[in-house]
Amino acid sequence: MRRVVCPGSFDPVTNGHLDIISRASRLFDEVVVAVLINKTKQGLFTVDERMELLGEVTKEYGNVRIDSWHGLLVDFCKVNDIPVIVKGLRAVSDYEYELQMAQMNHRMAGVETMFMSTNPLYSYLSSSLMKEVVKFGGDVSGLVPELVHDRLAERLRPS
Ligand code: COD
Repeated sequence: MRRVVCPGSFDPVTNGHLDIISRASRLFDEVVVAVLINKTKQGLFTVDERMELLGEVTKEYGNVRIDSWHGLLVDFCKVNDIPVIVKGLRAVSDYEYELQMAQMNHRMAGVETMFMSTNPLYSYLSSSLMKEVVKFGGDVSGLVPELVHDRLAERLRPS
């Protein structure tokens, strides 16, 4: 079975993330979307909430499983027998850090990283930008799934 992991913070999932996950789901037998827990970073959504949103917006793909992990990504890969990490590359600015992580993950555990070029429709999206825009009253429809749009509004603009 060709299994792959799409890791991230997903606080919350955007259409940029979803585009990478859906394309990976067409190339691999199983895609595991892993919410990596960073205890030093206070998220807007809890890990359970992020997982629930991911589960809802990926359920139509049929071969996507949602999980979470605290610690090194390569340890998650070992435990789950996953040889490949899939990442999206938005711009040259992503490249340096992504390359560093890819090389370190390969050195530590022989895990390969595959990069997919971002969909130009979503290349400027990040979870933080979505949160900032909604917080100050901007509109992010079409850039995040509808469910996420509603949850962001509830959380950041409570009436
Ligand atoms: N278009 C395409 N792809 C996108 C977009 C977009 N608009 N936005 C994000 N992505 C992709 C990128 O590949 C990104 O890496 C991934 O989605 C997740 O994005 P985020 O913002 O949710 O998550 P990050 O960047 O905070 O995630 C970083 C990790 C958690 C993956 C990383 O820090 C990690 O692996 N941590 C685990 C600890 C570890 O192993 N550290 C050592 C690494 S060598």
